[in-house]
Order: sequence, then C-alpha cells, then structure tokens
Amino acid sequence: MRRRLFFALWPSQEEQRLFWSTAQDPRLNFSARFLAPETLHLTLAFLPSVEEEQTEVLISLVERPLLPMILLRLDRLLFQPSGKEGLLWLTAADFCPCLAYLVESLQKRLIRFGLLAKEERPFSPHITLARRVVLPRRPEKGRRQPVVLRGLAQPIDWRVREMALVSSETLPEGSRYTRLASWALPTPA
Ligand code: 2AM
Repeated sequence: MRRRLFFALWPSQEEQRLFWSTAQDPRLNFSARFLAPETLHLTLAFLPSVEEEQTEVLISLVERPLLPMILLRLDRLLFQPSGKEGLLWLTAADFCPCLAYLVESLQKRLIRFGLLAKEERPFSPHITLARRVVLPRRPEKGRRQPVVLRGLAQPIDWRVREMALVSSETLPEGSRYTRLASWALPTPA
C-alpha cells in the first residue's frame, strides 16, 4: 500500500494554539476554512506516494547529529494565491539559514535513496492556517502574487523542538495526520 507522507517541524500544543490565534482577528475580513489548531505544522519535504515497506528506510535516513538548532521568528500573515482561492500562511520576512540547511540535507538523502523526485517548487517555509481563502477585494494586477495581509504586532519566536515524519489521509472532514516518528532538535543548554 502507498501512503502520503511528509517531514515537518511539529509545534507543541501551546505553540499550535498560538499560531492558530494569529488568524482569529476580526480585521481579517475574508471567508476561509480554518484548520484545526492540532494540525498546524511547517512542512519540510512532501512525499506523495511511498510504499509502506519504505517507511523504516525513511526513518533510518534521519541522523540525529545532522539536526540543527532552529529558531524561527514568525512575523506576518500572507495570502498565498492557489487557483481561484488562496491559502492563509503564517510566515516570516526572513528565515534562519539553518532551515534551508535542514531541508537541503533531507532532500539530498531522499533523492539519493529514490524516495523523492527532484524538488521542482522552491522551498517557501510557511504554516498553513486556512484554505479556500477568498479575499473581499483581490488586486486584479498580479493576481498570482502573494499579499501580506498584516504583520504581527508581536512576532512569535518559535524555538523548534521536534521534527516528525507524518502520514496524511484525506477524509471528508479534512486531513488526518498521524505521526510515525519524531526527533528532538537540539536546544540551547
Ligand atoms: P501546505 O501546508 O502548504 O498545504 C500534508 O499535506 C502537508 O504536505 C501539508 O502541510 C502541505 O503543505 C504539504 N503538501 C501537500 N501537497 C504538497 C505538494 N504538492 N508539494 C509540497 N508540499 C505539499
């Protein structure tokens, strides 16, 4: 059986609630399908079709000493166009190079072991907070361009503690995520 898997940075429950709350702002006047707080995460690598037997190989590819310390300052809500609607992303003006390092080293290993085709989309770190977002007014010009909806009055410093390998199933009520493995990231002493 084939499964849809992904590697992600996984927040604690408190962090998930904090991320979720950034979008609960009455000034953000749009229609959307908000995701449940306990599903929020930052995807590092997406593997759309993996044979179940390959899961152990995938887990063994991650070597704990290669995991960097990661601190992310999340500071903005972005509308990311997607077809006729869009996505609401919690993201940042700048990301620590440690994140690109982690993604590149993961991708290299996944490609080397034939588990990932060459990644076509440039990595654009984000936490999706809502799907099917329809803005009341969307600029005609540059309809495919992302729009910064607002900066956070108080940026969130996310000291990432966990990376996970997660399976994703699509159900009528939304995606169901199951963590198959997780790794602790180093944190300052
Ligand atoms: P998203 O948050 O940007 O939608 C499980 O579906 C996770 O994998 C989601 O976080 C989703 O990212 C990501 N994902 C789904 N389809 C993808 C694709 N084609 N390429 C990269 N990431 C994808």
